[in-house]
Amino acid sequence: MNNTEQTLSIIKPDAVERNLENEIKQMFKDKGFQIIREKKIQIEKSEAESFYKVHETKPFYNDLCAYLSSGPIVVMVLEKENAVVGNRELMGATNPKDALDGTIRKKYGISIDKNSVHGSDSPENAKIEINFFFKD
Ligand code: IDP
Ligand code: MG
Repeated sequence: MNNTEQTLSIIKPDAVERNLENEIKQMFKDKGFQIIREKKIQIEKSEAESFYKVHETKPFYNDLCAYLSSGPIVVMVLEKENAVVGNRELMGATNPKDALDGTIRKKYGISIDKNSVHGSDSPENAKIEINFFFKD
């Protein structure tokens, strides 16, 4: 059955800073993702706090929000069959040390906080996150 989905992907500041934008986009394209929307922006800390609100009780919340707003990011809407889970697979584990070969975080992640990419974790959150960055 066809289940074309969209998911939100972010190339985080550590990867943008190292000029990995094109390499990471190519990894998405090689797996059959279409990049439907994209923009390079820098967000305010308050926007990062709103985006990562699910993590507000976590000890790393403040650092996480400071980090996501610390430099330019590339926000993208990716589309493919089962895009949400497919993107999670391509990203790899949250901690690059645990990420499998062939994943973005294995290849480019530096540490659990500087792990190069964000991806929505469910179709419901994908809709919310896409709407957060691309309201129109
Ligand atoms: P995910 O990005 O793989 O979905 P989440 O658990 O949703 O992982 O966490 C969001 C982000 O918070 C992670 O990508 C990572 O940058 C950061 N993070 C998660 N766990 C830790 C931690 O234990 N210490 C520091 N940062 C963390
Ligand atoms: Mg997450």
